[in-house]
Amino acid sequence: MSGLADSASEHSLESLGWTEADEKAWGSEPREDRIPARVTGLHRDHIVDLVSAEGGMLGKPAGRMLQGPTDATAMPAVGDWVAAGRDGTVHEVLPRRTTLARRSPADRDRVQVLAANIDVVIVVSSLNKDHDLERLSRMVAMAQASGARTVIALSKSDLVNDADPSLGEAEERFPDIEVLAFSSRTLDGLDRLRESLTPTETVLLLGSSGVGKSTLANTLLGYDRQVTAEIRSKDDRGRHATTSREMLGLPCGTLLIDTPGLRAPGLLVEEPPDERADEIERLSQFCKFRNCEHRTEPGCAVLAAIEAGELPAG
Ligand SMILES: Nc1nc2c(ncn2[C@@H]2O[C@H](COP(=O)(O)OP(=O)(O)OP(=O)(O)O)[C@@H](O)[C@H]2O)c(=O)[nH]1
Ligand SMILES: [Mg+2]
Repeated sequence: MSGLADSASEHSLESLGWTEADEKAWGSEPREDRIPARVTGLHRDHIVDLVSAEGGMLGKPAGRMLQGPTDATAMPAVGDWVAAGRDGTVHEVLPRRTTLARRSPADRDRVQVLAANIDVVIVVSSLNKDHDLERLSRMVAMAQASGARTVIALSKSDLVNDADPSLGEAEERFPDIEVLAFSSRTLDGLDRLRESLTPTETVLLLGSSGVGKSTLANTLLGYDRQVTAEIRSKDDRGRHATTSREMLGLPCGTLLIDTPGLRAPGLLVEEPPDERADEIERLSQFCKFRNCEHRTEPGCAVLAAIEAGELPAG
């Protein structure tokens, strides 16, 4: 089990993260032909990947949800539980247990829901030139505001002789939060990190581009599913390799959401928006391939925009 919606196999609702609170929200009244389904990915035009006890399917919000002045926060987000018809029509988004949200980088008056019903947010920061305690603390604030448990994972510990000073500094700054260091290269610290992974819980990886979120996801999956990209040598910043949020099923039974590198960790900060990166994130939903790296792939919307002179080349 990896891309949950790819599989036609049946799942128990519990294995998809359904909790007593969701059961309560669903209620006991019969809902015609509607079944509970979880949103595991988003596509353009409001199309969503859904997984229910009966398997994966594509879904779309009912016309009623799309009409009128739509409140973007009420639309399905990755991790949401929805009431869906067997044809994939989404009739209702069930109440969220937790909500990871930020102020939209494109429109700062708008709140964007990044994911819902997350149990644990692992905030990842890499132990190289890009490590920045201030940025980390904004991401931690965002994670904590979501209502999920927060863990700080300092990645790429193989790049430093001694991770203890950075660990100590983070522990001092965030005394109530678990802080650990790990390396996907040497696998040091991974056992400790795996202790945060409980079967049927939903865990989200949050962090700047290039900190190694997708590499960690692949390590936990046991094979290379997520696209990764080398970081820039001058400042160790990433290249926004991951362009969509998607829920993956780990062999241990945890549901893992890999996310695109976060630039403006939201609700609290005033950072200059990176317009080119935002535009790439927006355009990538129109690429032919979900895992498009915007290099040579056919049907790449980003390359097309560069070609057309609508986007500066990187
Ligand atoms: N030395 C070292 N390099 C790592 C480690 N984990 C990841 N990397 C490298 O860091 C680079 C970026 O990794 P990614 O997994 O693509 O980073 P990401 O956080 O998913 O980045 P975005 O998808 O752009 O947000 C790749 O070249 C990885 O091989 C690690 O533990 N040690
Ligand atoms: Mg990635």
